[in-house]
Amino acid sequence: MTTTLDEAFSIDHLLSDEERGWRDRARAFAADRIRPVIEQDFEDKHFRRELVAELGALGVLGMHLKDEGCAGAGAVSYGLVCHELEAADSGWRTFVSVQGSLAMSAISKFGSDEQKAEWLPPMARGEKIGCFALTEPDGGSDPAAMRTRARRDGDDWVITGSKRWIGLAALADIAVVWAATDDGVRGFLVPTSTPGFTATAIDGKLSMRGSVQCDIVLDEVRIPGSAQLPGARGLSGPFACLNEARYGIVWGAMGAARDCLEVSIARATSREVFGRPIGANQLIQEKLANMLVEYEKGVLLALHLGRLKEAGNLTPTQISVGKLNSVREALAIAREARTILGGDGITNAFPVMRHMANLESVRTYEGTDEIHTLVLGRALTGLAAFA
Ligand code: TGC
Repeated sequence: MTTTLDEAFSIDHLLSDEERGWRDRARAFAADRIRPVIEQDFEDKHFRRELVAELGALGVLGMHLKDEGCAGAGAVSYGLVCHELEAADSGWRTFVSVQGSLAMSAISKFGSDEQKAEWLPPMARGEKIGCFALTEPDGGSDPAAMRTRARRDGDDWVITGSKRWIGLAALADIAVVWAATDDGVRGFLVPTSTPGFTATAIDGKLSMRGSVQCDIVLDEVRIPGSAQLPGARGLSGPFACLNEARYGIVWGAMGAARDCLEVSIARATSREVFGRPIGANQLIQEKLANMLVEYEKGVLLALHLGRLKEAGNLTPTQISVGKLNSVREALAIAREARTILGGDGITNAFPVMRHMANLESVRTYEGTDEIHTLVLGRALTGLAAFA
């Protein structure tokens, strides 16, 4: 099940049978279950919850984790799944990222054996939904400035604060909440039914409309001492999870780019202006060629980072290169695709404006373009511009 773009740089031949299997199953799922409904769901601001269990049955929730109930797949397989889901819609790749790379990954990396046994198998099956509460209303780029606090009260913890832009929080069963304590930042597993926890979907979004992002208020939320993630110490805890999610974006954003390129090629070869297909014009061919070059470079970079990750050698700086490049180039490809589609490109007869709007969110979450640029600047100079 390959496309012209799979074959353009023989990427198919760089994958194992198992990796191609994951890719093909995700591609078929996206074709059968997401693409037929996504334009209407985007229009209606509808998150199709029933697909969560189907994604669980597909095995993609926490698929890269080695824990009980998880598939233990390689980083490239996971990346390919992100690529296929985001080719359909960023919202569904985001769901898989939040569930698997953020919430489940936090439990896997830092949870006790009891926490893992309680949460990971049902989350992998899609029976329970998790969210990852780090970003706050005052801003997301500097988690060190978080105001949410957890204080000890006997054997319990009591958490007070607020979070914003938290994916799926209003639908979630469990929230991984990051809070400042007298001893630095710590992570807590907070069942969303706990008194004092409220999550409200953010309305008015013109991006990721088939997905749900929320405000959370934590008002004296009392949880037992056993709800703390014992292995998480300081901000390196949430950052380790963000690395996982950012890696998925490296692949995912290029999926959205592929979709834009494919519809552009189809349009260029079928739409006739001045008595011939618009694709016969050198200006259109140049646009398509430039889109192809950036797409193939992006996928090859993603594959390289995936192989580094599988070898245990992927660094946060390399992930910043990938996240910055993939989202920036995917957005540029989407904008160029819109011009090839002409006026029709602004309608939902084509997926391009939806991808473009979604990518504006992807550009900002999990570290903005600017933050990743400054991470690279620091790596190159040894000087931190955000200090
Ligand atoms: P600094 O505060 O000095 O460092 C704190 C500790 O964290 C370590 N660290 C990392 N560890 C692993 N991976 C990384 N990528 C790491 N980045 C930092 C650091 O070594 C230190 O460890 P330790 O042991 O010495 O305490 O932070 P910094 O100066 O290194 O980093 C500054 C900066 C700006 C790069 C960082 O704050 C940053 O990445 N900011 C962006 C945060 C971000 O991405 N926020 C968006 C989150 S998305 C979200 O919350 C929504 S979830 C998605 C959804 O729900 O839909």
